[in-house]
Amino acid sequence: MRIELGFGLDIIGDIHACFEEFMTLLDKLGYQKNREGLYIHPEGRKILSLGDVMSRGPQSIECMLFFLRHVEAGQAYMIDSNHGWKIARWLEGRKVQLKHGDENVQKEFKNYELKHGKKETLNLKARLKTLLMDAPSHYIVSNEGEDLVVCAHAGIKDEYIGNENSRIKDFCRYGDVAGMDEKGKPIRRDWFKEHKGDLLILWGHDPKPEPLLINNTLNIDQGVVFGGKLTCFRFPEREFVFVEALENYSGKTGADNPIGK
Ligand SMILES: [Mn+2]
Repeated sequence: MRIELGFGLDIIGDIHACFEEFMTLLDKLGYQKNREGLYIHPEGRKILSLGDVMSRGPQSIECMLFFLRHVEAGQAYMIDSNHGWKIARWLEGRKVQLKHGDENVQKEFKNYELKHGKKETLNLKARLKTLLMDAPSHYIVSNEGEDLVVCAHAGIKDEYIGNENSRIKDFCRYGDVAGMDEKGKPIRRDWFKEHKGDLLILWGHDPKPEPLLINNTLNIDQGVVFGGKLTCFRFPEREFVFVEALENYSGKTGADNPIGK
C-alpha cells in the first residue's frame, strides 16, 4: 500500500460514473491519449483515484474500464470504496441488494451484453471483479523514505495507517458510522478530529461543496454526480483543479442533495 511519489500524483475524488467530466479533467491536467488509448502525462505524473468511480452516474463501465486498463499499465492507482466493494461482490455473483445508484451498473451491463455478447461481458466482469477486490483500503504516498500523504476513501484512523484487516477495510470504505438515523441515513462520526501530526490524509465519500481541510485531513469529494464538481488535488504542488458537473445526475435535489443543489 506504499507508493512512490515519483513525478507527481493527480489525486481524484469520487467520479461516480461521470466519465465525461473525468475526461475533461484529464485534458485540463495535461494527459495525452497515446496509440494504445492510454492517457499518459508528459511529465510522468500518475493518477490516483479515491474510489467510488462507478454508480449513481451515467457511465460506470467506462470509468471502471479506464482504471482497469490504467492500473494494469502502471499509470493509475485506485483504492477500495463502499460502492466499489458492493459492485465487486455483485460481479462475483453474490446476492447483494443493488441500490443507491448501484442498480445503474446492472442496467449498463445488460446493455453491454446486448452489444458485445455474453462471452465478452463475462470476461469483462471477471477482470473488473479482480480489480475491485484487489484494491487496497488505503495508499501511503512516500518520497525518499518519507511518508507524505495517506489516501483513503471515507477516512482512516491514525493507528490503521500502514495496516490492513477486515475492520480497517470497512472503516476506510464507510468511515466512522455510528448507526443509521430514522430516515436510514448513516450517522457519521467525525474521525478527522482525532488525526494528529503532519501526515496529510486525503479522503472523499462524503460530498462537501468545497474541499474541506481540517487537522491535515482534506476532503476532495465535491459531489460531481450531485451537480457539483469533480476535484483533483495535485501533489506535491498542492493545487486544485476542478471540472463542473454537466448536470445533476443523481435525481436528488434540495434537502436530499448532499451539496444542496
Ligand atoms: Mn463512497
